[in-house]
Amino acid sequence: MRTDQYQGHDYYLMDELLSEEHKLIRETARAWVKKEMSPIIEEHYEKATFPMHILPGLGEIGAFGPYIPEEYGGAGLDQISYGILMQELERCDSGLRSTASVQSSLVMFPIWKYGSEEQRKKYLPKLATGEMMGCFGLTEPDHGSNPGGMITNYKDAGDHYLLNGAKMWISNSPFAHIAVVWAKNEEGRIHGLIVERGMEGFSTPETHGKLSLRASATGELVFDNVKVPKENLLPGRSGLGAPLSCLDSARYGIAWGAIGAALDCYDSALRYARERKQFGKPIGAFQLQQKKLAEMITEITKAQLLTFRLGQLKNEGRATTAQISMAKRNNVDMALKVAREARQIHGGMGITNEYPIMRHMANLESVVTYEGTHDIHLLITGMDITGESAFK
Ligand code: TGC
Ligand code: FAD
Repeated sequence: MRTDQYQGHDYYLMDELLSEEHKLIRETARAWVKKEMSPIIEEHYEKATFPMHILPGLGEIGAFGPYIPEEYGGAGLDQISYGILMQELERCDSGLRSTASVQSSLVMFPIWKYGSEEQRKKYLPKLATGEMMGCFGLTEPDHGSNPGGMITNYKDAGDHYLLNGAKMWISNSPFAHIAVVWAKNEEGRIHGLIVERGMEGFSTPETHGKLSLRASATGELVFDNVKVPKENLLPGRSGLGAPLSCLDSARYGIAWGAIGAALDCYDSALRYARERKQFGKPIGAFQLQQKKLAEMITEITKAQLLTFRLGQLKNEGRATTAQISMAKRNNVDMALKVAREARQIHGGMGITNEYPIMRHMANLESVVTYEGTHDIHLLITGMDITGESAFK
C-alpha cells in the first residue's frame, strides 16, 4: 500500500490570509483523510464501492453542513472553512468530496434555506452527523443541462401529493435516507419535496459501469405514484431559481475541491520528478519536465487566488452566480490539465494505482460535467458579460 506523503503547496503564501481556525480545520481534515481514507481509497475505487463506515467520521470533522448554524447541528463556520474542507477531501478523491458537498450544499442547504422550522429541526441535526444521508434530484434522463424542462411532477391528492417521474445521475442515491427532489406542480411551477426512503413507489436503482467517480455511489430516483405528505414540501421558495441557488453553493465547494485534486497530482509529480532518474540525473532536472511542473504550480496558484477572493465575497454575501460559475469552470479545467501533465511525468507508472493520478483524472471527467458542464459555464459567463442568454 502506498503511503500518503502529501504536503500542501502554497507558492504565494496564502496561509497568511487564513485564520488560526481555518488552519486547524485544514490540519484536522488532512490528518483524518491520511488516517481513514488514503489507505482504503484505491481498493474502494477499484471495487466501485463507497466506504459507508466513514460517514460518522466525516460528520465529526465537520464536513456535513459546515456553514449551517450550530442550532441545527451544523458547525456554524464561514465559507472559506467550507472550501478548505472540500479541498482536503477532494485532495484524496473527488467522490469523497461529492458525498460531502451533496450532503452540505444540495441537501442541508435547501432544507435550511427553504424548509419550515419543523423540517429544519427534523432533518438537519441528523444530516450533520451523517446518521442520515441525503441526495439531490434535479437531473432527468432527458433534462440535464436544461433542468427547467423537467417532467417529474406532483399532483394535489387531498391530504398528500402524488409524485411521478424519474431522476438520473444522482450522487448518494443508492444509500440516501432522504432525497430533495425538484418537481413541477399542476401549474408547471417547480418546488422541492423531501422524499423518504421507504415511501411506497419510491426506488433508487444504482448506476453501474462508471469509469469515473467509482468510489462514489450514483443512482436513479424513480417515483411511481409516491404519496408524499404535504408537510414534506419545502415552503420557502418555488421556481427554477430554488435548485439553481443550491448549485451556487455546491459549485463553490467544487471550485475549492478541484484545487485539492490538482495539488495531489502536482505533489506526486514533483516528488516523482525529483526521485526518478534517467540519463544519469533526476527527470526533474530536464527543462521539459521543469516546464510542466512550473506551469502546473502557476495554474494552481492562480486558482488558489481566484478561489480565496471568491470565498471572501461569499462570506460577505456578494459572490454572484457568474463568479462562482467561472471559478468552478476554471478550476476543474485547470485540475484536469494538471492531472494529464502529472500522468506524463510519472511515465508508465502514471497509469497504475500506485499513484493517484489516473484516478483523479478519471474523476475530474465527471466533475467537469456535473454541476453544469464546462460549456454551460462558458455560456453563463457569456450571458453575464454580454447580457444575452444563449439558452433562450
Ligand atoms: P434562467 O432563466 O437563467 O433562470 C430561471 C430562474 O432562476 C433564477 N436563477 C437563480 N436564482 C437563484 N440563484 C441562481 N443561481 C439562479 N440562476 C437563475 C432566474 O432569475 C430565473 O428566475 P425567474 O423568477 O425569472 O424565473 O434559467 P435557464 O432555464 O435559462 O437555465 C440557465 C442554466 C442553463 C444556466 C441553468 O439551467 C443551469 O445552470 N444548467 C446546468 C444544470 C446543472 O448544473 N445541473 C446540476 C445538477 S446537480 C449535480 O450535478 C450534482 S453533482 C454532485 C456533486 O455536486 O458532487
Ligand atoms: P447534456 O445536457 O445532454 O449535455 C451533453 C453535451 O451537450 C455537453 O457537452 C453539454 O455541454 C452540451 N450542451 C448542452 N446544452 C448546450 C448548450 N445550450 N450549448 C452548448 N452545448 C450544450 N445531477 C443531479 O441532479 N444530482 C446529482 O447528485 C448528480 N450527480 C452526478 C454524478 C455524476 C457522476 C454525474 C456524471 C452526473 C451527476 N449529475 C447529478 C448530473 C449532472 O449534473 C449532469 O450530467 C449535467 O448537468 C449534464 O447533463 P447531461 O449529462 O444530461 O448532459
